[in-house]
Amino acid sequence: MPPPVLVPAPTGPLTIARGSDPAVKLSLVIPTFNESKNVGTLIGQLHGLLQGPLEGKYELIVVDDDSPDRTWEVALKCAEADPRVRVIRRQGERGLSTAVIRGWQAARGEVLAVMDADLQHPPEVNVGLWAEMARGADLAAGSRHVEGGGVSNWSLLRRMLSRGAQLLGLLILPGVLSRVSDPMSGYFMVRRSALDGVTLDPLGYKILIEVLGRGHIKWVSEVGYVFRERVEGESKVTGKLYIEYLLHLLKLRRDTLWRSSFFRFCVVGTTGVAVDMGLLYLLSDPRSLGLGLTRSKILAAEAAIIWNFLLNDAWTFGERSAKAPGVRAKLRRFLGFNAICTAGLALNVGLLNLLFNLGHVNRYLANAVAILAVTGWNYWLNRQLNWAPVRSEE
Ligand SMILES: Nc1nc2c(ncn2[C@@H]2O[C@H](COP(=O)(O)OP(=O)(O)OP(=O)(O)O)[C@@H](O)[C@H]2O)c(=O)[nH]1
Ligand SMILES: [Mg+2]
Repeated sequence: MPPPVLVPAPTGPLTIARGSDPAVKLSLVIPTFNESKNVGTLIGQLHGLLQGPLEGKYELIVVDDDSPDRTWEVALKCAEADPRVRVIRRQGERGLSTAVIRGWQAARGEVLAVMDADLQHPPEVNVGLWAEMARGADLAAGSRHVEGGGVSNWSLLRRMLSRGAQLLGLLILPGVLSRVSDPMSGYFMVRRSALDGVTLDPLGYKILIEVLGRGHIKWVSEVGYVFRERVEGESKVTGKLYIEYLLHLLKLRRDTLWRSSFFRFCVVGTTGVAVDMGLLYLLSDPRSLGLGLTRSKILAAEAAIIWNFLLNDAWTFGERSAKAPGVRAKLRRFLGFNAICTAGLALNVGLLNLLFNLGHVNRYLANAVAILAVTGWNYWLNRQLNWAPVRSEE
């Protein structure tokens, strides 16, 4: 048998290609930098664990960033013993997240996965993750914050930093971070079809957030794991990674703004104001129809509510509406929307009065605060009650 050769590092945009090789079910990428003392042990353990559940149909792809300790050379030795091990030695590009994606670009499997090389991710958890994928999950993530999960010996400071980063993420990207209990985890599997043709563009270490943010992921499962202490090699975590994490969150926020249902709700609301204003002019202005102000306003407001409802039903919450089709369901949503918006209007007037008369806040500032609060109220209640997700999809 000829000695194994290095797989050339993919170049160009970080796009995940469609289509997989039926002979490979799982492609597990192991990013490495100076892990020569760990990678061989890990690969040995992985063969023992994956052979059975996957009937041998897997590949392990080591993506090494040209480590000074020649990790890639150790990995190549493993490839000599078993051709399911493939090795990329990257020389032009650096960084954990892009290493993972380059590995996925070279991968042939239907399920793409990643885990650390330093034995901090217990390899046996792969079996549980694979079981979730086999049940049909789009993404199965290892988590330190569900049953069976934890961190072995972290200082209070490290725990606080990790939780603080999670909280910050929840504020900036609630729709992404709320989907998993441990968004900082670097141990997960994702179905290729959920990333079909998607171009990833991460920064720093948190590849799971990138995948959840840009992928088309419906079913998410979690499996607990205990993050072990590093025995060999050194950590690459530096303060710079915290800044990169923040920049990554902001970049994802910007790029996925149109996907955010709250953003869409606000856009629709703004167009609704234009409808309301335009109709008020047409109906009540002396240069136009010249009807009574109250009558005109009621008609204009109801027209705006209908307009907003139709757009929210088709676009803002379109995916959820599609799960409950039919005229009756739509009518129920329409009545619910009316009720919530009417209650919102009462709240708006009440808040304005409270702030202006009791709080002595400037009337326009008070009005702005009331509008903001009521927009939040309308969005949240409509999302929870009116366009609630179908239970089995949760
Ligand atoms: N290819 C590649 N791999 C990297 C890079 N940085 C880190 N890694 C690998 O990514 C995995 C996680 O890195 P670690 O430094 O262990 O990070 P961590 O586990 O979050 O932090 P510690 O608990 O301090 O070890 C390890 O397998 C590293 O070898 C990089 O720039 N390129
Ligand atoms: Mg580590």
